[in-house]
Amino acid sequence: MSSQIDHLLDETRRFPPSQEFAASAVAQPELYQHAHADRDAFWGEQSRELLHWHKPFTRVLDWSTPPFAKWFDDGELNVAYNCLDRHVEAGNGDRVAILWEGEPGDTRRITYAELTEEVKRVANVLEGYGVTAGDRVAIYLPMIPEAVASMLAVARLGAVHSVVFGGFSADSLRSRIDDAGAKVVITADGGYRKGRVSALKPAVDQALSDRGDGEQQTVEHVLVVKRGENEVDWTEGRDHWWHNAVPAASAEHEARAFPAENPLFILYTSGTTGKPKGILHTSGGYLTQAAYTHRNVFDLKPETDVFWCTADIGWVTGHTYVTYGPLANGATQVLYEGTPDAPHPGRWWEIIEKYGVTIFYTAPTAIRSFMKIGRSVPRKFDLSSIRLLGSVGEPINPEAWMWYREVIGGGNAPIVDTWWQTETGAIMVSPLPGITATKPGSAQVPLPGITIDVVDEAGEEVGNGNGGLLVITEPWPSMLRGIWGDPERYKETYWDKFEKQGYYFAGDGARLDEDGDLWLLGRVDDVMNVSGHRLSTAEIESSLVAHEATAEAAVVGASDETTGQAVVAFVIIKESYLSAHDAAGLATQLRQWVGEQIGAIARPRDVYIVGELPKTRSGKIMRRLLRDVAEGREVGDTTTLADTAVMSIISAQVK
Ligand code: 6R9
Repeated sequence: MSSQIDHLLDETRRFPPSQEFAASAVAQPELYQHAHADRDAFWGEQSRELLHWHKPFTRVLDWSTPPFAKWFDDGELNVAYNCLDRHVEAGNGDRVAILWEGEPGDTRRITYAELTEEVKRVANVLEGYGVTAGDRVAIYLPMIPEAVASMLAVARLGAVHSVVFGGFSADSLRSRIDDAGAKVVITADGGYRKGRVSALKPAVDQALSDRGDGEQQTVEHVLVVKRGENEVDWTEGRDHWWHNAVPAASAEHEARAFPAENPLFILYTSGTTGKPKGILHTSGGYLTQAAYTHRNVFDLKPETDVFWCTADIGWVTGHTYVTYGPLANGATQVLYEGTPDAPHPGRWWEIIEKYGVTIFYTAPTAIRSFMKIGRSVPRKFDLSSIRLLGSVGEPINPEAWMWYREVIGGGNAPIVDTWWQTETGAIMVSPLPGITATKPGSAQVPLPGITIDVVDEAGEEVGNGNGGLLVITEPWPSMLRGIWGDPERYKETYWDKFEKQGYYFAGDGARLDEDGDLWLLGRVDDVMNVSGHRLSTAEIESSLVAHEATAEAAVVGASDETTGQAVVAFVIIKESYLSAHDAAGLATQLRQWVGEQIGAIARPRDVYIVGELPKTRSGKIMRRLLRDVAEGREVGDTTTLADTAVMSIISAQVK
């Protein structure tokens, strides 16, 4: 019945950890047993072990009014103290927290003692602007150390940050500032991207400008970091230069304790329709799971490792695995301002060599774009320091997984394919590097303490060998606590579908293989139905990418009179292939290839050879737009694309 989806599951390669790795790994197999024996007690132990509680909690989980969870709720802590002061007090003030690399090549090394002092000063500045616990502060900054310091300064005050990705427009910024009712905005004149300065302050000015509808502006102060040295407009009284305000502020600031459920941040993410949702996270549970996953999934040895997560702080991955996880664990990490290919295509590999990065965490879309350029670029650099690789953001095709392992990981670094969401706050499903024998393309198993299942539309377990919908069956510490200002939408979006069972509906399709390992199949709206057969976009994309000609592929289900939906593929061909082969007939060849690999049912009706794919700024392919092209419709809203011109190019290529 579902033999089509089985192509991915025919993947038989297995990579068990080496004995050495297993023996010295942070996470040992008992972790699963402990969590299984008593889940609440397990999370309580993790939290006490990983964090400092000013006032210890006596209760782990309060789930008396689902879906509104409270974790550790009679305890008190300070999130910034946990990420900073306590490391200094423990004698690790001289350890480097941030190895910062600007895109033009300027660098800064910041120790825990220095970062702690900076955060104290910023906290004093914000207090001077009247920021107190519960107030919202918007952060719109490039990837500079001040971004991390700003998040922590807000957290230190018990206030709530809302980081808005620097690539978002003034309109997006305005709607996020308004929705959260932010009192302060922290921004920069500009930052470096692709070899030039990209301005940020003008978007803030525009977002705060009078729109003539009589609505009250909530922002009273704008703190501006000088980074790009670009000219900026200035509003006296409202705007303040960071380099004047911060050094002038006191370096003394006591971290007060706040309740575990004090809100920590809001992060906006797009839903299936309409207005972005402000996902709300709180303090104690979030920080517990951030620290726990960062330590166990990445096998962190804080004294010796150099960690690098390439995500921007504008995304949840940057919140949990740039700011909170690594700093709570006292890690040393690389922070890079720019794009992977500026000023040259080997920039990332050069940074890994330069800083001796040992743990590297990035997204499949980046890996595929490096595959497209070819292995000759990374081969020019010494990547031998790498001992662990991570992947996040979308299903990773087995071919990209193998390339990552061989070319970047030197054929022996374990890969952790980590499934999670803005809503889950931290990693939920992933191999553990010293324990799990990894399978290319599968995120495999829920972490100890996390309970996941795959169910059908009625909420019944599908069992091994079958596909369905991914659900989380029990609350977890870093779960979202709601949608800012919209408790109804929170219930509707995540809990109503499986209300009877009390499951969280993740919106992802998944399949359990015969071993019970999880294979993520993409968002459920990316699952196609062709002649009554369920096909996954991810599976057909993997097959296309496995062809020697293909650099990258996106597949959509376009409505079709006879088959319900038809498979339509958009394929980018490798430059190296084109220079050696005739491209004529390639589309036909690729159709046949998929037919051979997966079965006739999966053979694309159309294969379009294109030069680019439409991606969001976080690198996710916007299949909705490709579906418009495939169905011959006017292309829909492209405002969240990284490059809005891409769709007109693709439309022209398809015609
Ligand atoms: C962390 C992050 C969440 C959605 C999620 C799923 C997809 C993330 C994945 C993955 C397969 C993985 N996703 N990690 N799919 N394998 N390892 O990306 O958060 O931006 O909220 O996206 O991303 O579809 O539902 P977010």
